[in-house]
Formats: sequence, C-alpha cells, structure tokens
Amino acid sequence: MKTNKKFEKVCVIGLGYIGLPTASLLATKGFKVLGVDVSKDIVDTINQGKIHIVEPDLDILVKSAVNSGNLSASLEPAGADVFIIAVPTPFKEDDSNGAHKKPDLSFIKAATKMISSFIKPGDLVILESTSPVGTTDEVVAEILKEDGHAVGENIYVSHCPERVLPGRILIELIENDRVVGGINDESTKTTIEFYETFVSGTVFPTTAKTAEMVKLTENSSRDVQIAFANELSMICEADNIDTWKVIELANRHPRVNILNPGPGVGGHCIAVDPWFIVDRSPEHSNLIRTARQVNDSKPEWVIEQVSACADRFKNPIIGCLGLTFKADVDDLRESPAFEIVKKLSNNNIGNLKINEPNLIALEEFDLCSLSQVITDSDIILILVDHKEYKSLSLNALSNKVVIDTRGILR
Ligand code: SAJ
Repeated sequence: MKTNKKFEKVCVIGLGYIGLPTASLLATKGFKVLGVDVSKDIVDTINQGKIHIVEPDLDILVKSAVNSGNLSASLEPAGADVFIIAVPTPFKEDDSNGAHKKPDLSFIKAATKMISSFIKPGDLVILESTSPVGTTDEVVAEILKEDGHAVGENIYVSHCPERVLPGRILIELIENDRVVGGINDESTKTTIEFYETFVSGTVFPTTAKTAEMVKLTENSSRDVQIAFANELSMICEADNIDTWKVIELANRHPRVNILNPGPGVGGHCIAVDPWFIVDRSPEHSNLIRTARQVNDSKPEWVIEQVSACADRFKNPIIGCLGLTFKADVDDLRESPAFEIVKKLSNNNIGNLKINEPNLIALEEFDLCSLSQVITDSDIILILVDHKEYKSLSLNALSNKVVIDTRGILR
C-alpha cells in the first residue's frame, strides 16, 4: 500500500469554527477544497467570500481562498482525495438531567453517510470532530464498511482531533502539535503525511482510541481545573475573602497554577466533552462528573448574588456586560453569561440593560451601547472579560454596585 499519495482535492464536511478555517487554510496552501454544509445561508455566504462567524483574520483568509478559485462551498459533497469531517458532537438535550448526559453522534453518522458514495480506493477519511472513544472505529469505519468500502485495505480512516482555541484558531491550526490515530498503521501514516503538508507543529502517531481519549482528556483536565477555581470562589465569597488575591498569592508557589474563576464554563467543547468520558465510564469518573456539576452550578450561584443585591434597591436597573461564552468571541453556545441573563429576565430580577460588543443584534434581547449601560444602571454585572470592559474607568462605576464575576476590575 502506498503512503506517498498525492493529496490534491479535499472535501471538508461542516463549515463551522473548525471546518471553515481548515478548508480556507488548505485552499490557500494550494489544495482544491470543497466545503460542505447543510445550511444554504452558510454556503452562499462563503461562496461570496464572506464569513458567518467571528474569528481574527478569518475574513481575509476566506476571501483570498475563494478569490483564488481553490475554495468553494456546496450543500453536496463531491469526489476528493481527502475527506475531513468537522461537524458538531453535542450531547442529547432530552436526557440532560445534570448527572449524566449522552453524546449525540447523529451529525457524524450523517456526514459519513453523505460522503460514502463519493469515496474511491486510495482515499483518506479523517474525523476531526471531538468524539467519544470508539467513534472512529465503531461509527465512521463501520458505516463505510457496511457501504462496501474496503476500509483498512484501500480506504484510510483516522481520528485527528482539532485542538485550536477560538480567538487563536488560524495560528493554532498551523502551530499546534497534532495527534493522529488511524484505524490501522497505514491509515495513521497516510494521515500524518497529509497534516505535515500544512502543520508546523509535530504530528504524533497513535491509535484511533488513544487519539479520541487524548482530546477528551485535554478538555476534561481544563474543566476540572476551572471547577477548582470556581469552587474556591464560592468558598472565599462566603468568608468575604478576595478569591483573586488568594489565587494570585497561591500561584506564587512554584508548583501551584490555579486558573481563573468565572460565571461558569461555556462553549461547545469544555462544557460538553467531559460528559463523553462520564458516559463511557460512569463508575470511574466521579471527579470529572463532579467538576462538570460544579461548573454547571456556578450560573445559579451568580444569580443568587445578583438577586441579593437587587433586593437592596426598589426598581434596580442591572447592566449586564457580555453574553458570549468567553472573551472577544461572538459564540453563545453553552454560554453561562447568556444563561444568567436569560434567567434574570425570566425571574424578573431588575430591569436589564445588556451590552455585547461582539454581536450586532439578538432575537432574545435588545442590546445597548456600553456607555448607555454604564450611565443607566444601578448594578453592573460583569459576565465576560471582553477587552472593552478591561479598560472601564473605576470613576464611572464609583456610585454603582459592581458584581465582577471575572475579577477584571481588581
Ligand atoms: N474559563 C474560565 N476560567 C479559566 C479559563 C476558561 O472560567 O481560567 C472558561 C471560559 O470563560 C469559557 C470556558 O472556560 O467559558 C472555556 O474556555 P477556554 O478558553 O478554556 O476553551 P475553549 O472552549 O474556547 O477551547 C477549548 C480548548 N481546550 C483546551 O484548552 C484544553 C481548545 O484548545 C480546544 O480545541 C477547544 O476547547 C475544542 O474545540 O475542543
């Protein structure tokens, strides 16, 4: 079996936060790339050289990729040498009882079925979506086998989990080390050969299952560490101790490195992926499950704090600063800030004035300018550490009650 295969055409399934940057980067590197998405709006936007998400420099990259003729988007796949699956892997909402959430692999299954009839001998299929252990072998490879492909013989299948940080995607896509786990050695080798054409980091070989577990481990490790900071913040607050001071001083110890507390953990990755480990090994994952529960409980704790403050006023105006899941992105998925603002609104706690500098408009709420929110509000609730808020003048806030869930005004 040859491993010096030429990769000319790439088909990327899913044009979201991972698929679109990957497709456009590959196009600017000279590959002929077809990006596929189920949304006609997204396909049309990209074909006009425009983007539907906020990410530094992505607009420039997509524009030049489309203008070069190397990137186009479509609702349907086409034949290619490499197929990259970059679709969401959420959990199922219906059994989200807080103690156990099950992964929803329907998008991966649909993407695999979608490309199956376009795959020819010699092609490479890569699953980049974060996936529960076993998905590459038991779902992707299995579906292709059922469709009659000689998987493992002349069709290569691997998992190469995406690792990029929203806000730094285009840098990390090139510079980060990657982990490649094939369903067999030939698949691993072929996949590494492909990534080495555009990644400057080291590409490490392993098995599909190990690669899946590595990715889940990375995000679970971060979740557990943030849960520690969040738990600490609730403990300190009860004793009127400044948590950020505690962390700052504790971190002066050479072997302590505590992360930052906040209003909870959001995003489609860290707030979701640990559940894939819990689902597979419920009896051994007490710490990982508990961390998820601590982080998920933090928005409710913030709401109690705001509610207690609001009780001190007659008709307080509460200025909510930030809705996205983290700083300087436009992404609302699993956002604790958004959850808090929705609950304050539903529970009629104060009159809300909301600012979100990364969104133009929103279905659920009217957005106000930052200066209007600051001028009008009795209580200022900082929910996201956006760059616009870090330079807020303490003078302008001097006659307000400030609840700073991110510790940015210290
Ligand atoms: N957060 C805190 N305190 C901290 C750090 C983060 O409360 O000290 C919160 C953020 O505000 C946010 C959430 O955690 O709500 C997650 O933010 P993040 O910046 O830690 O991570 P993501 O979700 O943007 O990206 C993560 C990254 N994983 C790791 O750093 C291990 C990224 O490399 C992954 O590619 C990405 O998940 C993914 O797609 O899986």
